[in-house]
Amino acid sequence: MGERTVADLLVERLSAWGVERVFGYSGDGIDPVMGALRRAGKPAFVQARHEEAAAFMAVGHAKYERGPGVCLSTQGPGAVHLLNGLYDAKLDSQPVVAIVGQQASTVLGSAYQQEIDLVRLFGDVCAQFVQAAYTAEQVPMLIDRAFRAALATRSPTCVILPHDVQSAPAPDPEAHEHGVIMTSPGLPPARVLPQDEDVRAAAEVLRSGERVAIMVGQGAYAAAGEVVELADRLGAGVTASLLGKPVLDEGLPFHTGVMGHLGTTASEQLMRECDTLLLVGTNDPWTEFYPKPGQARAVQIDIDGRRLGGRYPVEVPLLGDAAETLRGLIDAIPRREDRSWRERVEASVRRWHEIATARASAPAEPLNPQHVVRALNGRLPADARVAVDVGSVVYWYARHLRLPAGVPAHLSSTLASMGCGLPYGLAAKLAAPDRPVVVLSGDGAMQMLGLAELVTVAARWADWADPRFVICVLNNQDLAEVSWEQREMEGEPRFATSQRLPDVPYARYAEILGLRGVRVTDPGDLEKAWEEALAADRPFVIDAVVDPAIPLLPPGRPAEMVQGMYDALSAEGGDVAGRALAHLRRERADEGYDDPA
Ligand SMILES: Cc1ncc(C[n+]2csc(CCOP(=O)(O)OP(=O)(O)O)c2C)c(N)n1
Ligand SMILES: [Mg+2]
Repeated sequence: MGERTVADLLVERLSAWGVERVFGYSGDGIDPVMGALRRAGKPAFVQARHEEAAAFMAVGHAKYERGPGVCLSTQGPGAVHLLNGLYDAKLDSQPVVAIVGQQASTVLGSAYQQEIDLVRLFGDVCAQFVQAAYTAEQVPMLIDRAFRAALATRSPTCVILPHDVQSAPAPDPEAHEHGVIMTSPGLPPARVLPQDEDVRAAAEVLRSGERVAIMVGQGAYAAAGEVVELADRLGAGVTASLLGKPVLDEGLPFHTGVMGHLGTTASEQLMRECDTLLLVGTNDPWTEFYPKPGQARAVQIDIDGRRLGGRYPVEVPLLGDAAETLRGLIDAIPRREDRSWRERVEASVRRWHEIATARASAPAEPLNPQHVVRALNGRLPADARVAVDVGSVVYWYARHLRLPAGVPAHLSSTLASMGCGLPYGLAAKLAAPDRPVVVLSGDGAMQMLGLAELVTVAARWADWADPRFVICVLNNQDLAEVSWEQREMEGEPRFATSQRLPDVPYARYAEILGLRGVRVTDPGDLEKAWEEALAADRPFVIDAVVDPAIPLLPPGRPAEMVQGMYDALSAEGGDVAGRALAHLRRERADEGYDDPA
């Protein structure tokens, strides 16, 4: 082997940034980097089936590990494939660094094969930092800047490496001359705190409220204890954004669960009745489920100043770390003696739990998807990691899954992209092979990326200390979430041609790949299926045949807002729509509505 190249230097720099694993896919555009990875033996290269999945894995890694995720792809088509995963990182504020190959700089501009203007392609998604290297000397500096920008702004960033730059001799690491810059890796997290007078002003707002609601998002992850303490002092109710669901134990009697269209009736009531709102580390977009503007005096805590006041008019914005800022508030707020609001919240939580239990036990054809997810409660191992794909399963996850304290769960929330489930689950597993993983997915999402990434699971599981990797597919042969959106938002009948999905024998497919699987069609077999899957000696697919007729009913909507669903179902006709009408009427009645016939 010849002299050290820029690619060798790049790979070393990744290790210097603490990167243990790079997710990607090969191509001649990135071959010098692949060669350097081979020579160095680290970071490990994880081959996905598709660059989109590799990018999702990098996002998943960032979410489970709370550190930067790295993805690697070739020029042209490989680069284009990364985009969706990078947008997932951007919209959910995750640090991801994409390293992308490019044709040799000597041909750029010639409309060469696979030549795409990559700076322009990534210009929007990696707006915080995207740069192509022209020279060897730039590369360590660009890598350092890309990681630092990704971490400092919690966003995806991108370094584009023409082929000739990758294979150029490594530059002098001690050059000290005009036009060359030496940089260094590393960015330790800092303490960020608001000013004392702002904390005092916020405490005053919260103290003077009589009906305080606290909404937690993913920014409150390290502040669970502080949220509980403050909620106790204020006699407040707590709700969570979708991303904030794993923050607090949902068994707490004053936790109303997730808010929003896919949230609980208790959260809807909390938002509707509160007079004061504290937002902690959340940027949840479901603003029509927030209090009405003007209804509540609001305080918001966020580590990113760009978010403050961005979802609800806020009286006191606090730029700071959630836990420490909350401690400042706790010190300034005495315990409220009047507990009547807290009692009202707790009653609404008990009522929601009754509603949820009843909804999950309603008979369906053949399985009720709510029952499928609920049957996992109490069975999730304490060290499990959960990944959720996008589709109606997010509703059932949000409303019905009880995460044991310390069990993380992640999904593509703000981009809400289908296909994240298996890649996230793989990233979770590869970072902690001794922990069991559970992936919840719809059949559409499984067909979109999941079936391909099941091949990755099959190729890797033999190396895992704990081989348990359970994928539960909610097989309804429907793009059900959108079918319900067609009915609710458009007042249109489901368009079967766009919504119907082919049936795939997911469990048999798993078996062909050397995994295990079972198709469940009888509700009586569900608990056994979960137990078998969580005790299996290898990855396991539960093909749960579920009813597409279970409504995705938003909580607490006045009759006129659900009339579209009734009209659409009546116009639709047929068995499924007939069952759906009955389920809709029953679920509305359990919320106390007597909708016009
Ligand atoms: C990449 C992508 N394409 C399309 C959508 C729009 N969409 C949201 S949910 C959904 C249906 C998902 O179907 P499936 O995985 O079968 O889950 P189900 O809702 O049927 O349970 C679709 C098409 C999306 N969110 N992401
Ligand atoms: Mg489906």
